[in-house]
Formats: sequence, structure tokens, C-alpha cells
Amino acid sequence: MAARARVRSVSQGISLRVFTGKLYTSLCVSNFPNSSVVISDEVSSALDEGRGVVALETTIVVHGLPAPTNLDVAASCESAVRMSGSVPATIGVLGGQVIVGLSTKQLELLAEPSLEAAKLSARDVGLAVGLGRDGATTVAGTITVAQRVGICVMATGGLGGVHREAQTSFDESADLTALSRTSVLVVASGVKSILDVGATLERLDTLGVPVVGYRTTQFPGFYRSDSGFSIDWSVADAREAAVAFLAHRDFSSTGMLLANPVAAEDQLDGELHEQALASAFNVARTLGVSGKEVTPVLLAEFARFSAGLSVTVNRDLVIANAKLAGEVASALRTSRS
Ligand code: PSU
Ligand code: MN
Repeated sequence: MAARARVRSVSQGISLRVFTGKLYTSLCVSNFPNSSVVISDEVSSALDEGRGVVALETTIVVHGLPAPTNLDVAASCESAVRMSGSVPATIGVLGGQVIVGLSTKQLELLAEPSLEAAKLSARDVGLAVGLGRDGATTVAGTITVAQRVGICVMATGGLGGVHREAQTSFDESADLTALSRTSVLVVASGVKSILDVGATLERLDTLGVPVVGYRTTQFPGFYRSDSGFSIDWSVADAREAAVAFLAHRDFSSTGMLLANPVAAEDQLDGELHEQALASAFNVARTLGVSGKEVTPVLLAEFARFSAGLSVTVNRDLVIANAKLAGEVASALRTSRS
């Protein structure tokens, strides 16, 4: 206790000097006092009152969708959550502060290209805080922050996963491993169709993350309603999803993927999807991108090739996911009591 207290007071004015020897070890196990998570008043009172809260990510806004659609989609997702009776908590990092419940102005700032906000996965959030940076959080980054502040539902478009040719590139999104250790229910339209869907489902199995279809036993295909892969579980409504997640939490510390397919009438045409996919892979190969740039480059080429149709589908599905997440968050509240 005394050692901890001492470390805290010493590290108030932290300098590189403290990252040595014994002190370093103690610091690692103590709460870093300079760490900062700011929760907006609205989100904070919702959490206090036990209302439904839905975490929303910012990578899709900053790196996934083109301007000006990106900010419209973010606002529509927030409205969709509110219409479901829950409170949205859009998460990002500004000047080293993790903000849970970004205001419209803050989100605009984060999406400003000149800010060059980083793409923050789970492993990056602490570093962005420690080094005072700006960044948008991925699914992995967002659920890590969500769990830290007591939010257990999030919505996105498509989860990250195993990339095609991962056997040589080893490119597997940290969304998967983050979900395997973070007890958050993520609503998504499956995983992005740029990925190896079958391999991703196998990894989710290995990692102990349940995949539950919303009113379907076919795994959604992001821009398409059906990826062609079937899944074992499905729920009929938000209340069933909430009950299933609560029971899952009783036996496991992993998260859960609630897979919500885009409406059949809103999906991207099958042939156009195949052609856009081929073109996206070509562009990525020509540019020689790797790491965190792969997904944004593939999505951007999809948008260009389909003349914006993929963006419309992406918008429709992410808003529908935010709505469903809002319903689940509200149902969790009533199912608990
Ligand atoms: N869903 C979308 N568009 C996106 C993403 C999700 O409809 O851009 C983002 C999420 O932030 C997800 C990330 O975590 O893509 C995956 O990136 P990577 O493959 O580099 O892990
Ligand atoms: Mn990757």
C-alpha cells in the first residue's frame, strides 16, 4: 500500500526518469495517475442511472467512410441509438484524453484531415493517452475503453477479421483477440467482405467468441445479406439477445458478436460486389499497402468502383446496427432486474 501510494505521488509529475528499475515495475501495476478518460455528462448520468448505453467507434468515421457522409452517418447512428431508448457514447482520443461521448464539435475535429488522427486499436489507446495524441478507435480500441467505463454494448458496420492471404501476411484484425478478452456485445453485419470470412469464423470459434445471428442462421456478408456461411445460433429479438448475452457472461469473459444482416433490398448487387472486390485487391497490391492501411484502402476502392453505392450500403447497415444495439442495451437493463 505504502509503495503504491509513493509511486502515485512520484508519478504525478511523470518523467522518463521514473521508467527505471523497481519504480517501473510498481508503476506497471498501479493506476497511472496521468491517465485520462473523460465521460460526457449525458453518458455519465446514463451510466449512473443504469440506462442503456451504446459505444460507437470513430475509425469508421475518420478512416472508413468518405467526407461528408462520415459525419452524417455518425450523427444518424447516435439518433438511432436514442430512438431505441438508449444513450450513444461515441469514443475517440483528443490530445491524449479518451473521450466517451464526443460532442459534434469534437467529432468534427477528430475527423478533420489536417489533424491526421491515428487509427487506435486496443494496444494503442494507452500510448495515445501517455503521449498526448489524437486518434480514432477501432472496434478493438472502442470495446477496450467501453469495458473500462462500464459500457457493454457497441455497434459498428463490419467487424475486422482474418485477411485473405493471411497465411503469408499474418494480417488478422486485433478486433478478434480484443473480443476474446472483453465482455462487450458487438452488433455488426458480420465481418467485412474484403476478408476471409470462413477463416474469421474459425478464429472466433477458437477464441471462444459466440456468433449469434439476428433473425438468421446465415452469417451476414457485410455489403451482402448472406456470406454463404451458416452459424449455429440465432435470436428472434433484442430481448433474447440480451438474455443470451447475460447468460454467456455468467460462464465466459469473452464478448459476443450479434450479427445483423443488411436488409436484402438494401444490399449491394452480387456481381458489382465481386467486381469491386477484385478491383480493391488489385489496388491494394499495386500500392503495396500493409498493416492498418489495408482496410481503409480496400473500402475506399470499393466506394470508388461502385460509384458510392458501397458507401450507401455501409451507411444503411451501420445505422441499423446502432438501432439494434440501442434496443439490446435497453433490454439488458430490464433483463437484469
Ligand atoms: N466497419 C465499417 N467500416 C470500418 C470499420 C468497421 O463499416 O471502417 C473499421 C472498424 O473500426 C474495425 C476496423 O475495427 O475497420 C478494422 O480494421 P483492421 O482490419 O485494420 O483491424
Ligand atoms: Mn490488420
